[in-house]
Amino acid sequence: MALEEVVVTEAIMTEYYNKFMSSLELDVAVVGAGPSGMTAAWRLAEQGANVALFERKLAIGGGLWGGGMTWNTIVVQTESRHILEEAGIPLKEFKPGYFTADAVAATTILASKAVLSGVKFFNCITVEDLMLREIDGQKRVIGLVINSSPVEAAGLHVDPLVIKAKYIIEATGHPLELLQTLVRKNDVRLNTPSGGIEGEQSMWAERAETDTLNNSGEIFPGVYVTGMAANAAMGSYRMGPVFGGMFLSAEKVAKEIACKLGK
Ligand code: 48F
Repeated sequence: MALEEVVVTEAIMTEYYNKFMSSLELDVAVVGAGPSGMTAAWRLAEQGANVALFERKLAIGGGLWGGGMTWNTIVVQTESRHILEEAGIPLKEFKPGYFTADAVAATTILASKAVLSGVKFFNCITVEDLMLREIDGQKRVIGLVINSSPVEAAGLHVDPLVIKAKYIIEATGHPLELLQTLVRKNDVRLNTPSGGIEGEQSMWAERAETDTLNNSGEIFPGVYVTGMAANAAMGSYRMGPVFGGMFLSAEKVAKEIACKLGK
């Protein structure tokens, strides 16, 4: 077969353009492709929602690849076991109630579940801001302001583009980037005890795991928070390489949004 380089270029441009065009008005835009973002995106896409996931880095997976301190095994508890089993991630019971999974298997299988369910991945795209509107006297986030990550990394002065979404999922992990930007740039109150960002506390795994689930939900009109970002927003603890709360909080947020979308 003759191979024309220009056809390869045309194929990439056409396919990416089509993917981007079908993502201009989303049901759900997920920011951050760590365990919580990928799980929430998968759960929503498999119910038929139009979902895209934006990830700054070239590689998706966030903190899931590295297990604890680069020893690439993760631990989950009984409560979240069903989600990993449903995805097809092999689990081993280490001690009663403590299950381990290979971190590389967990990351790749979760990513393939998401992509095969119809989630449109945009890696190497940084979400640098949010789009706000006042609707019926209330401010609401209606979309994302996105830029190419190499543009950000090089510090180039290049304007971003936007996409609209009925719901945004803030899954940027410990740095809580989206909500930090929302609060810094706008006179708004979050659905937190102080109305602002409470900030993450030190390690207390048991409390952190329960809190992650309780803290996940709609934190501002149009914006749901999940995973470690939920604890950073609400002032709870970190938990290290126990990942059960990440999966469970994503499942909760996906259920709430699916319900609002009438899925
Ligand atoms: O950090 P991350 O894995 O978040 P998570 O899903 O899981 C946390 C755990 O990995 C671990 C933990 C629990 O055991 O404490 O840390 O809550 O994934 C967050 C992803 O968001 C991306 C970032 O590169 C990472 O892959 N991200 C952060 N800010 C942006 C972003 C941004 N502004 N635009 C796009 N992606």
